[in-house]
This record gives sequence, structure tokens and C-alpha cells, in this order.
Amino acid sequence: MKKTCKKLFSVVCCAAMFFNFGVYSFANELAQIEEYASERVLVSVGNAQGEPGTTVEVPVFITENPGQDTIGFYVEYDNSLSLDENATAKSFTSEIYNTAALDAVTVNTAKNPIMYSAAAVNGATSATGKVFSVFVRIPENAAVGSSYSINAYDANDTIGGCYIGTTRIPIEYENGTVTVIEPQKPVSPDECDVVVSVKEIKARPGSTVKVPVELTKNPGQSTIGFGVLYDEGLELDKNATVASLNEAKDVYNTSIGNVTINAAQNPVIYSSVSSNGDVSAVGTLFYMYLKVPENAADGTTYSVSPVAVEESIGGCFSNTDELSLGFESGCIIVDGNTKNSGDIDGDGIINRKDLMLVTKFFAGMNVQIDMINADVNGDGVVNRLDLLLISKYFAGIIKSF
Ligand SMILES: [Ca+2]
Ligand SMILES: [Ca+2]
Repeated sequence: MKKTCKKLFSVVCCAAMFFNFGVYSFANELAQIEEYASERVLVSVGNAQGEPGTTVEVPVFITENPGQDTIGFYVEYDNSLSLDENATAKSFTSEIYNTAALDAVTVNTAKNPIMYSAAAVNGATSATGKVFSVFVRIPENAAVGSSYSINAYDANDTIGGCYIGTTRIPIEYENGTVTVIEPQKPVSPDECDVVVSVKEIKARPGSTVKVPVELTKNPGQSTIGFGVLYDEGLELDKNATVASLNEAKDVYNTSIGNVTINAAQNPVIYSSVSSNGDVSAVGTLFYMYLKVPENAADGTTYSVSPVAVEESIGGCFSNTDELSLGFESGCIIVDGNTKNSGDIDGDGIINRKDLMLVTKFFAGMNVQIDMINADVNGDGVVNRLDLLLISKYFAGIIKSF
């Protein structure tokens, strides 16, 4: 484009000079225009994709800028789109004009086309970057694959054009498009290759619940990474959660040290890499130790949800393929009457730690036990009859209380 312009101007100049010296000044003027014309400002409208009924951001950039101190132009959006005026008007950035340095920038969204104008107080700027964004909503009934134009062009009023001082610099434009894409259906975990699951657990107020995070479907994978988001009302025992890797060896044998849990943030991040190739075991990956508030009312539900995390640590892979990773959310439901007979420490699980604790209790040692769960025969008192039943349970003589 630039080359074509130059050629055209030089032919005109030569013709003018050769045949009639009287138009020399005219030719000179053309030469001057050519000089500026070879330096253009390029305004580029970006492209966006969105589902019907969603709002998308269409950024507007200055991608070529030889240096200017005033610019004004129009951006017109297809009338089928509805503008988020507020978000658009506030969206101007400081990449080219620094509003903190009193550069005057306005995005007038009152009409279509939108008017962008900016003026520098500190002289010319040759920066490039985003100037503002058009936030538009795609109609609910938009056809998948259809597209809407977002066009930029010269403003013909007093604030349009581009200048350095009083010299006008031409602006060229690249238009943008909003393309309508198919709505993404929520993927059911059943449809995924690998499923991470947290169940629903009942717990009394003030109790610390040991929430298993389990792999329930696993065709064979060697790398997995995800997060577990827990309700802010719950208090995470970070140390116990990280240390739970030593308890949960259903899937990975953590002695080889390739499993990590970052409990410093919410979601807690779990990641593991098998050094022995694909593993197809299912079971508990780790436990979240979550304390229910003392004053939590019955029926209160606290969510504990496995979630996808950023690509660098998330996802699931076998030695040869990327596998789709699905999640089943769980929760802790507060129930003051909930009873888990035999769970002497009240952590939600019955294991040998409970047997050790109840033994210490009956030996007269100063330990805290859950008196409701310890009354395994439900006669209202905790006594040696309960200890006998608990011992039988752990000896495998009885299967339940
Ligand atoms: Ca227990
Ligand atoms: Ca009892």
C-alpha cells in the first residue's frame, strides 16, 4: 500500500516538473504530503469469539505509531450487538497516553460509532499498544458461526484525525470481527477419562473433618495436577493436609517423592508424576483436614470442590496421551446430631488412630475423645463395654457397631 502511494506521487511530481515549471510549488506540496503519508498511524481492531448471550471484549490497538500527540477516530459496532457502555467507557489504558500525567483521553460511548480521542500534554508519543476495548454482548439468538463487524474509521468532526503539532498524519485502519461460537456444554465427569471426586460428609460444629480427595476413574495415567477449592468458612489444617501424603498411598507411592501439595493457597494444589509409567489404581490421593466453625448452624453447607488449574501444573496425562480430567464436587454439611461410631478423634474416618486414642483414654491418660462417637453401643455412656466393642471391631470380629 505504502509503495503504491509513493509511486503514484512520484509520477505526478515528475510529470508536473517536466512539463510545467509553473506548478512546482504544487508538486512540492505533494512531496510534503507524501512524506507524511509514508508515516501512518495504524489502528487495529482485534477479533473476539463468544457464545450467544455472552459479553466479549474487543480490544482496539494502535499498532503503528510514528509519533503523534493528538488522535481521534470512530469505532462502529454492528447494531445487533449491545454495548456495555460503562465497561467500554472505562476501558482506556495508559499504554500510549498516560492519563496519570494528565493526558486527556475520552471514550464517548453515547452513540454508535464510539468516539475515541486522546491528546498528550507532554508532547508526541510513538508508543504502540491497546487504547481501549469495546465490550459488546452477542444476542441470545445469534447463529453459531455468524460474525459481527467492529469497524474503525476517520472521525470527520473537530476532534477527529491525527496530528503532531498542526501536521496531520494519516490513519489507516484494520477492522475486527466478533465470531459466534458453539456454547460449551458443561462436561459431566462421566464423560471424562479421569475423575477426581470429593464426597458429601456430615460433621458436627467444631469438628475437624478429614476429607478424602479420591481418584474414582483412572484408565492409567502418569501425571495429574488439579486444585481443591474449599469454602472460606472452613479452616484448613495445612500441615496435616500436606502430611496426609504419607497416609494416602492408594494411587502413588509417595516414598519416591514425586507428589506435592501446596496448601498455602486456596485452591490447594495437588500434583504428582509417576516415575514408573502409567498407574491405573483408584483411591485416595490425599486428605483435606478442614475444621467446621464452632458456631456453625445445622444444615450449613461448606463446599469442597476439585477444580482445574493453570496448564503448567494442571491436567492429566498418560505416557502417550493427554486425558480429560473431570471433577465431582463434595461438601461438608453441618449436623449437630451426626454420629460416626468408632471415630474417636472425630476426624471423619475410623482407623487405628481411633483405637490408640480410646485405649489411652481408658488407661486414664489425658486425651480428648469424641464422647458421642465413643459411645458405640448407644447406651448414653462411654464405658468399658464400648472399649470391648471397639477392640472387637479392629480385631475384625465385628464389622460394624
Ligand atoms: Ca478417626
Ligand atoms: Ca456406651
